[in-house]
Amino acid sequence: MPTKVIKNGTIVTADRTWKADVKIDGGKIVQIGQNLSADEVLDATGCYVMPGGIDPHVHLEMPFMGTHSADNFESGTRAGLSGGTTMVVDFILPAPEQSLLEALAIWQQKSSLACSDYSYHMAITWWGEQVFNEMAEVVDRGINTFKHFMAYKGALMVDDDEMFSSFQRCSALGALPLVHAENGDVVASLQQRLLAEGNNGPEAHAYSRPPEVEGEAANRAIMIADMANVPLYIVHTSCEQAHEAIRRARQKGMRVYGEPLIQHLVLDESEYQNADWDHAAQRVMSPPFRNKLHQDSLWAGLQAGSLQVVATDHCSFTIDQKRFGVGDFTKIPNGTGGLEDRMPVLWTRGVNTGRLTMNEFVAVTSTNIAKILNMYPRKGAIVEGADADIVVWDPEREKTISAKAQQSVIEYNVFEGIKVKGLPRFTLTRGKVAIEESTVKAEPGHGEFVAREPFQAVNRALSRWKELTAPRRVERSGIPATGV
Ligand code: DUC
Ligand code: ZN
Ligand code: ZN
Ligand code: ZN
Repeated sequence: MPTKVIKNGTIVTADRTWKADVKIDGGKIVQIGQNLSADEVLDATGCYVMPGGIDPHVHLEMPFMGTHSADNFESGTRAGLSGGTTMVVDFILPAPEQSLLEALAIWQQKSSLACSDYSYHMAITWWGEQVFNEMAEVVDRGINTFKHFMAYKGALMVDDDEMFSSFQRCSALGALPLVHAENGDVVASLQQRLLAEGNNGPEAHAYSRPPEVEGEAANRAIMIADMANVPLYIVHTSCEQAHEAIRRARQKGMRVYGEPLIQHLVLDESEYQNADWDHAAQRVMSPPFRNKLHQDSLWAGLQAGSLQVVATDHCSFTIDQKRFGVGDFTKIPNGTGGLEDRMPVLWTRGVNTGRLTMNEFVAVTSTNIAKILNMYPRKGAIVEGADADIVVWDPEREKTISAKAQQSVIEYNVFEGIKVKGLPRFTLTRGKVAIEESTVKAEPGHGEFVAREPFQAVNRALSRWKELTAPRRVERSGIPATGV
């Protein structure tokens, strides 16, 4: 590959902003400095040169709710690159009783189409000796994060005893547990009540998953993680109740991380009141969109650092797939898109409004994620030796989001009509230009798996439970006789 230099731009990282050129050779950043030269020049005049975005939460071609999510690794990563995201982390979902390694092999097959780099989280969808044993092999293969669904009763959900066992195993292996925090029993009960009362439209989806079910589950997972002596990452934190639990835990010294989604930051529950069934059903995801107070809480968390990451949970379904739920909202496949829109929408609603600094934007879209998932500074950084996953960001480029022009294969977009200002001029994946303004040069198969090492012991939770795990028996002389 010829050498490249990105010239005349301003580098923006999570901790500083300065003017310099960036030279790339063999997919890596090899030099940062003034007046650099190379075989090819990319002009970044007027632009910010930032670490490419990392989306830590996507579901590409995922078997779910009787169907498969519509975007695969090709269209999904192409969508990501178009919006400045140069890496995704997808969830491997073993079927009940299926070997984790067998599921991994299926995901490796699917991800051979990826246009950008990717990594995996392994979901713990059932529990047994085999899972316990295979978790070690999964970590050896470069997957150090395990996801637990506290909802989707009768399908993906794990019980508290299974979660506690798995969290302890994560602690022993130096792995980080993730949770989808919603009380699945309460959700199932509310769903049945709503259906029995004749509430079968998409608005009932939101009624069946109020913030309380998320707050309760987040608290429960935090306490269980603390007892298992392991840090915890709570995916799609959508409400004040869950955020409050995370703040409280962090204040006590626990390593608990929270991940708001761009959808929850920008879209609210009024979408479900739309008179058009399709419009409302297209916005059905779990957790559902919330009200403005919850949105303010999430923005405040990103500003204060109590929430660290912005993701998408990209899990797209076509109009026809969404219509599986006509007459029964519990059958609407849960999920929305967002991979292409996360960075431009967060920049527009966060940086352009003054809610986030540019450096905070880089932190929550890339650097914090790379650190939490243990792939920093290979990813998430502009430093010599890092992968050249870079977005050259033009703060003056504008567009109105429209499904007509998107990379995702679905026919609609939940951000339709939102005007964004701030878009990639170039997106580079390991030194290759994948996007040049609206020209897409992304190549299926270019993406590579990013292996992630287990965490150091220092990254463990600060639980006091340890003091109780080796109970001392009390020696007694007077033991009453039995059967009296
Ligand atoms: N929520 C969704 O909306 N889709 C995928 C899985 C999930 O938890
Ligand atoms: Zn299938
Ligand atoms: Zn989830
Ligand atoms: Zn998800």
